[in-house]
Amino acid sequence: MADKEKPLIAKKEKLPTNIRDLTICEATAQMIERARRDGVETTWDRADNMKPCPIGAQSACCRMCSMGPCRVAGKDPYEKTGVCGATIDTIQARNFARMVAAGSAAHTDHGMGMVDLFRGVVDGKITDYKIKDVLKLEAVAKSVGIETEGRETMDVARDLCKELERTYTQVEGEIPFAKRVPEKTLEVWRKEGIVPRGAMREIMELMHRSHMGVDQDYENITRQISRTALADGWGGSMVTTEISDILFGTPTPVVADVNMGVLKEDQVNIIIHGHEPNLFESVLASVNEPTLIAAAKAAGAKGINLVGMCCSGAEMLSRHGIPHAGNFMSTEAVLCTGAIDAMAVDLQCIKQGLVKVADCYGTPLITTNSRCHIEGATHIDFHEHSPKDCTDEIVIKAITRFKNRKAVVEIPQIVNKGVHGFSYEYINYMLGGSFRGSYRPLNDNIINGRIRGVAGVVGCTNVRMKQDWVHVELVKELIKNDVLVLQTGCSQIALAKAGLLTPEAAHLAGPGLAEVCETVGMPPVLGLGSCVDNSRILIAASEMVREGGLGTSIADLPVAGAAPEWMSEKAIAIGQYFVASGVYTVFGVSFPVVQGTKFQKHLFGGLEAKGMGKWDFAIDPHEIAQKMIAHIDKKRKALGIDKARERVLMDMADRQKLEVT
Ligand code: SF4
Ligand code: MSK
Repeated sequence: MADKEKPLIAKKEKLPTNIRDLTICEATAQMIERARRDGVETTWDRADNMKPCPIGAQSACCRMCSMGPCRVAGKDPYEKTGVCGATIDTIQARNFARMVAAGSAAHTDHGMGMVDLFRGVVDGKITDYKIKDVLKLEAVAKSVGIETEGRETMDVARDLCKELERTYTQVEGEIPFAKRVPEKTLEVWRKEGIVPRGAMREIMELMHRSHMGVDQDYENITRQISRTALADGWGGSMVTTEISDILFGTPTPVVADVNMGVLKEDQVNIIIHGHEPNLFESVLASVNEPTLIAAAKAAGAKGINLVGMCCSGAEMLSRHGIPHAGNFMSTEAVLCTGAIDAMAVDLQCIKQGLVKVADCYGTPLITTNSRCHIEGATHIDFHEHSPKDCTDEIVIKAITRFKNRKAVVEIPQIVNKGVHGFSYEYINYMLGGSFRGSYRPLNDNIINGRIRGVAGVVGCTNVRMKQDWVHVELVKELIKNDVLVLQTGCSQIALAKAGLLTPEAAHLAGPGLAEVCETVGMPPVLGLGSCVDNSRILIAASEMVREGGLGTSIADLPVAGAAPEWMSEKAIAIGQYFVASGVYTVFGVSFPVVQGTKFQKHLFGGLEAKGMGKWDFAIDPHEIAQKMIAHIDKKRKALGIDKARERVLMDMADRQKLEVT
């Protein structure tokens, strides 16, 4: 029988009526106000009219066959089974499996597209993109055992491309980046039989095993869930990040502007929203085309203003300092400025509701990817072989809309400057010095207690939470307690808007972390890019283990992760690959399991007993922070470095006392 505990979901009745209770993003709040004045419907209105199904939220229903759908929710979910006899644990595990399969498929299909692009470049069939970062190419090649000494760049690239293809297509053996996993972590995976073979095989097998009447043992299903998620984190996502760096450059810190104030009333404003950097890179080339700049000027504009949103926006922010207008929950709101002359999207996290909002303000909404059409949007197909055919047309459409702008323009005048573009390679040099790049100083500062631990705070924003608030409060609490925070995706943008991605934010950090930040001149919150760039956090964790002094597996490290406002299936896949890699991971909003069931306990503790990490859940940011800090302290104690921290804090208290007297 399940424990009688409260469900793992936030109370989701009607949304608050005060707009300032829906979001802490002032620009978004202003645009929700405008939408209401203009009678334009947004996600917030739809969420208010859509009470989430409490049975679905707990994953207590099954619709895997037409003898159902079967609901097994109730006071005791073990009292009932589905018509076929499936128990609550089987039902939840299969539902969870399909979320992980979908999330992993999204990342790995994105990665497959990057491999196709890379192959086209090395074969000379695609000429609009080039290998930009040869050092990165060589480093990645070496990491998977490819000889680079004295060889032509293109020969190395060709071998690397073939090797990375195995990440997807291999049917036997271990994926190439398994070579990057710390030995003890890999041992745990081998013992459990969860080292991924190839992403296609793992996703296919997970879909098969979660079909009606196949795998009906929640522990066995969880094994394939982990294997598939690892094929994403150490496979599809990692390949995406590495090839993007090779083709477009590895990010290094860059000062850039975030928030809706980056829009310019007197310029042609183009927003690119989605996940694949190749579209965005090509639009960047188009907006710098002298003929198109001249056309914009002839239409009365002072120039063309290219702006990002969501995750491809976060990548362009990191690589080129391209301004960013906001995260997932602001994509409809930004259209309400009336200032957007074209919004072009590729794939993932594109709300269908954008079509109607764009229509209300006369903005062309352009889909570009053959995998993502939206009814009512204009489709211009993007091809890497002739990318500018598509992206020049996007710019021309934007110029035409500028010339005929009818909507009243109202741009919230809010801009937040911050430092973006940290990669795991850069963390090497930032802390280790330009002559001796190494993770030694980071590890030493963790061992001596100045830095208590490292947290990854990532993921989406969600209409069911006060937008950005949970991210910001959580990160403030973590850095106040000397926890260095790494960020990606929409969470990074939330913190950038709150002004925490600046070296000056060090004054909000605890004394130890502040001292490190001030010495190095870095922010206490480091932005690493988009949601596929969570793989950078995995590599950073591996480097910390390899450097020594913090245990022998990722599970030994004083680190923790959180996605406090998650919404997409990709986030569940990310959470699972962090947990399977050994990281304690806390999610907010809701967790798709029934509290107290065997499957829930397996995710929230059983995996840890096998040498992996574990899931946890909390809604309140301060509670999430306390849970993460408690875990970090538990790991410090196990490593025997808890005493060092006590001494550091005593020293600081003494120093403060001295300063007062
Ligand atoms: Fe019901 Fe079993 Fe069919 Fe699921 S697979 S819908 S539990 S009968
Ligand atoms: S865009 S997956 S809302 S982070 Fe990557 Fe943001 Fe989450 Fe989409």
